[in-house]
Amino acid sequence: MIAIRVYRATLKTVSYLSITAKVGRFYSAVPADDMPQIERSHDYNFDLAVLGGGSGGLACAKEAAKHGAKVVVFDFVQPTAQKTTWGIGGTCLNVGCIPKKLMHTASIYGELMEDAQNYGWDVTRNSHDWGKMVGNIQNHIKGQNWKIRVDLREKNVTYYNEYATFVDKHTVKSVNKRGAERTVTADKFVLAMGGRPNYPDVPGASDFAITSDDIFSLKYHPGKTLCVGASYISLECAGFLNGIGVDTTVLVRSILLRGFDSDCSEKIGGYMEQSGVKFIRPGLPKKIECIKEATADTAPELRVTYTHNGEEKSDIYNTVLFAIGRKPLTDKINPESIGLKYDPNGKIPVNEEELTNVDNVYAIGDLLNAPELTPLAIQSGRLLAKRLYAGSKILTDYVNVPTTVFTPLEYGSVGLSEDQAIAKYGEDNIEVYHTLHTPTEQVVREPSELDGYNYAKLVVNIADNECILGLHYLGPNAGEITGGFGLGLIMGATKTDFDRLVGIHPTCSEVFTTMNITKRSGNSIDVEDC
Ligand code: FAD
Ligand code: NA7
Repeated sequence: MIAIRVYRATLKTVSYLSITAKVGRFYSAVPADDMPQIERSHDYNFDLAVLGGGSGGLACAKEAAKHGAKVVVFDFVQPTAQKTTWGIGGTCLNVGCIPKKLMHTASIYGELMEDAQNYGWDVTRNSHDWGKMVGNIQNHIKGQNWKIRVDLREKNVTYYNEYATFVDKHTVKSVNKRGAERTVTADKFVLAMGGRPNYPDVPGASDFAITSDDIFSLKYHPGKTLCVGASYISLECAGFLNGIGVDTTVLVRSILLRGFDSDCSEKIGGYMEQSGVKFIRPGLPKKIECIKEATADTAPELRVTYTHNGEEKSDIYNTVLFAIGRKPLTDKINPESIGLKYDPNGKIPVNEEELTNVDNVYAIGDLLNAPELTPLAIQSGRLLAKRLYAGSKILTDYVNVPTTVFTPLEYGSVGLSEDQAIAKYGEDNIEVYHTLHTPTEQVVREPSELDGYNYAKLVVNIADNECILGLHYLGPNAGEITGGFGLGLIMGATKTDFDRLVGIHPTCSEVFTTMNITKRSGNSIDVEDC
């Protein structure tokens, strides 16, 4: 049903606009006179209740309120096994994209300081102050937590810092950190609880090891670190730790970066190894024992037993970080009480409008079987709210979503990997154009083992006029480059379009406008100087 926008001036008698709650850290929003209101045919406390104040939930709540819906957001962080906790804003702001990118930046500054010497600067890369970096990053995050609360108030969204679980399909019970409870009813619900990192069933793992939920606020220098897992979170953490001078090892069960382009993934591994990261591959953790407890400012000493090529080995580390996948928090909201269907891995099946099997309950963001990315969570939340309260028909497009892996050698990708394209269209229908490239900024570097990793690849469908199926880039500023080319992919760009495009010189992005070597030809892809 399309909601009709009317204005509060015509609804002055609606008494539930101001609800005074008595527990928890909360505020109740009271719409200003000029705020639009929707026409209501229900008596629930709210038009919309959002479970989860992360990227998706906040975007959805604010957009719905903008169109006149009376909205409440519940956000509550259960502490980690190591008792780390954080404020509103969800994974991305507090324990994901933002602190990750900032620590990646810290590591890149180290590399740039070395480069700077080749440009005549008298700088030496001495030591890195972990405490200062963490302090500054956490200050930024706390400032953003505060801004979000102010923003919600200004946008008339009620925020309860409470954990919500369903009672029935129109009712949730919530509890704050002191155990005080409240009951709230709503016409519609949006599930946006995101996920949390997994621990393996390995003795000592949750007692002594940390996850990405802990690393960004770790009080002490991590010391010698073992990152377990080979997906992007593990490799990104290993990359920035090594970049700031931490002795870092990655324990890899099978392949690097499952789901990404395998040529690019292996190049990332090679580059990291040349940069000093050690890899144990294939390997699996077996046991973690504490030899020496952590103090407020020193890391513990942990003995890690693991298998490497089937042989049992052990080593001492100060920090063990598990990045072996994440689990949606679906089973924690009493889903049975509303008959919510979800997959064994916690993902929630939805239709193209993000509606679950329960007719007033929607789900967005990391809860879905879709790329786990902040901009996608935001897009799905915002467009859902527009459909619910502003008469929009626009659906979220889950295809050709660009992404970047912020390893020291950054990797941007959009569309299909070479392997995925071959599996979908057949080897004969796929052409791969590829080349190495040298960022101009790096030409005054001394030759080193780190040369020869900057790479670009276009995967095209021969059977469809050489339409671009996948674009992959290894090199500096991968996010900036891939984000722009992503537009080309959603508009159906072909290889001819990329050839027509005049590059900007001297940049890395121009590499995509001059590609003429196919992988099939086997010709050299060594860098040509301009
Ligand atoms: P979340 O942001 O996880 O928010 C869910 C919120 O709901 C949380 O605050 C949670 O505590 C709360 N909650 C859960 N259950 C309840 C309940 N019952 N009641 C009340 N509150 C509840 N994405 C990118 O696009 N780029 C990146 O570079 C990137 N880097 C990342 C790095 C790391 C280390 C990690 C872990 C993730 C990264 N991501 C990145 C992924 C990105 O953070 C997520 O895709 C995004 O945060 C998902 O948003 P969401 O709204 O679905 O959930
Ligand atoms: P992912 O992407 O789910 O990858 C998990 C990684 O951990 C992967 O390399 C797995 O190896 C490895 N893994 C999984 N279980 C184990 C155990 N028990 N022991 C050792 N290694 C293991 O996880 P991330 O944490 O990086 O990211 C989670 C999501 O967040 C991701 O999908 C993003 O979109 C956002 P495998 O390849 O299966 O052999």
